[in-house]
Amino acid sequence: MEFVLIAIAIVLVALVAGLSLLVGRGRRTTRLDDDAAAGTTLTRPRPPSAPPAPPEDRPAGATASGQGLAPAEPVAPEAPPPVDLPPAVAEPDLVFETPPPSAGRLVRLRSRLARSQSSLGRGLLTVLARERLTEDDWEEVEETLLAADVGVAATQQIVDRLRTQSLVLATATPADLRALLVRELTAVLGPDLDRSLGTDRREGRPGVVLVVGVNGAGKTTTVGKIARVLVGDGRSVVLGAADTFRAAAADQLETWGERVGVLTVRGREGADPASVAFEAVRTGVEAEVDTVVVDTAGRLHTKSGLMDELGKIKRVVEKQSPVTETLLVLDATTGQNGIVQARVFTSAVDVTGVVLTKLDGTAKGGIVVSVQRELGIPVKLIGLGEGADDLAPFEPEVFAEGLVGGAD
Ligand SMILES: Nc1nc2c(ncn2[C@@H]2O[C@H](COP(=O)(O)OP(=O)(O)OP(=O)(O)O)[C@@H](O)[C@H]2O)c(=O)[nH]1
Ligand SMILES: [Mg+2]
Repeated sequence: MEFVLIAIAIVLVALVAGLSLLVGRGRRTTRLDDDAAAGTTLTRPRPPSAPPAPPEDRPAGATASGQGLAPAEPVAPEAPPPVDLPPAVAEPDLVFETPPPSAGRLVRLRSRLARSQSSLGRGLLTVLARERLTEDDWEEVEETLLAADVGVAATQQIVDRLRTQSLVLATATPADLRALLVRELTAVLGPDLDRSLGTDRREGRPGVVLVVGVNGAGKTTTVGKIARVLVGDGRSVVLGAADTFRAAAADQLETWGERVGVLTVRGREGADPASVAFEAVRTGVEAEVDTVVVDTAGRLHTKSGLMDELGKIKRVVEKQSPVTETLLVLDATTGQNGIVQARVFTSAVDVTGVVLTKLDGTAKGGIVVSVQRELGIPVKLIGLGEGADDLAPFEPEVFAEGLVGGAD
């Protein structure tokens, strides 16, 4: 009799444990608030292939309350009792979107460069098509390039090279002219720069992408779009809402993640951003995802305390896993101002790539050239609209074709 009672008790415990696991399947957010529910469940997990890494030193100030932080005594795992769990029932509202992969995105989006195309591309083609180019014409070419924010040095380079091809220009067909211009613009866009995103796992740990920039540049939107790019390319992702300045910022990010079944780790409003970033990366390490992408609060480049905070976030995150990519998000419509801000950011954190957003809203698409030249950092992604998949890996030739027009 006693044996039967013990057997029933074991089955009951196993059923309760199984049910609680199933209930957790749809949860896509880990809250680090004081009243947070313990437990983190990824909706697109990578099946664990190795036991989780041993716990490391937690940073001072990390307040992952709601999660067991005390180091547990090692306990020999007991064999789970054999139980039949009911099949997982799909939650009716949980239908994830399947974003398109990154390849070919810029070809699809290059017509969004229409404003730059009508001033820069069409402006240049009109002048270059003239039968015999005078000094005034060359000055017009120069002014057109400068007006598009191409920058003085690159403008000079383009004009010099075009002038050496005056004879070719004199007899060129419109198609030849376009091809020539695409070639020259591509040459100043740094076609040989390494623009690969550091999102891959490294030494058994997730790639970590830190996203920084001034207020309103498009950081959160970009983090959401990057998550979609990665999911579209078949990667597993965790998002970190280290903008704890406003609760709405974490909500905004969570919404992006939820659409593609990606977990967002967030903290309460006012929490230490470094500890939220740390928890996000820890979650990513434990779940063995490919990439953790961390959003940060917008900050004025003139506030040195806030700039120092970025360095702290990076240091704290790196107790878990190295930051493999630090992206600076710049609003292309802010023109040369953006470059001034960018310099301060690059001295505060080791920026490895630039994301230029809102290129769909500017006639100054040449900013890509000057940003790269002045910062010595490649533009890796560009934002071409407010749509969820309006972010594309930067490809110099396709971009140049978008500026010149006539390719579609
Ligand atoms: N047209 C256009 N709008 C964009 C693009 N990227 C972002 N935006 C818009 O820019 C606005 C600000 O974007 P957010 O992502 O909230 O900017 P943020 O840098 O996170 O802002 P803070 O967190 O307040 O510093 C939103 O309305 C976005 O839709 C883009 O490539 N094109
Ligand atoms: Mg934001």
